[in-house]
Amino acid sequence: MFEWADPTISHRVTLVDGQPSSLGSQRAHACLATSTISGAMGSVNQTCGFGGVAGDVPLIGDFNHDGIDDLVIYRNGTWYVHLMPTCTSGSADLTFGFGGVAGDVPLVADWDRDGIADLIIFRGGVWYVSTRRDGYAQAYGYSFGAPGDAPLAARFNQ
Ligand SMILES: [Ca+2]
Ligand SMILES: [Ca+2]
Repeated sequence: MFEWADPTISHRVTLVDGQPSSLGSQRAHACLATSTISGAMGSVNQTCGFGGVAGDVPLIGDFNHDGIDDLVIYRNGTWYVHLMPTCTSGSADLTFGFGGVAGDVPLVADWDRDGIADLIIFRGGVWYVSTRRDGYAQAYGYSFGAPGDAPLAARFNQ
């Protein structure tokens, strides 16, 4: 996963696994998604109003194993997932509970490589992973980093 921030237009772009087929960005009141990139900034061919509450954390990951990244909003321990590529209502198709402690940092990655995104909480230097997305951590206790660090989840070794 590669993240890039452009302070001139106040949004964040995330490329997953280095593939230009998936692009997500978040502005004050909308998540934008596109399936094509052209030019240095890319072009947006689809918009989806989803999230936008103060404190929302936008993430992306494939939650239905169709090979298309879905939009995720993490809000105080609740994960709202809008399945892409269509966005007709902007409402959540899936909802999970995991985390929610002040200071939790949410991440999404396919931890167990089953093709479905897993929920990750980085809490004070410890990583908790819910591979069943059932509110419980099936993998936990990975101490790496320290409170205040900015964690990232990615596949660094194939
Ligand atoms: Ca998907
Ligand atoms: Ca998984």
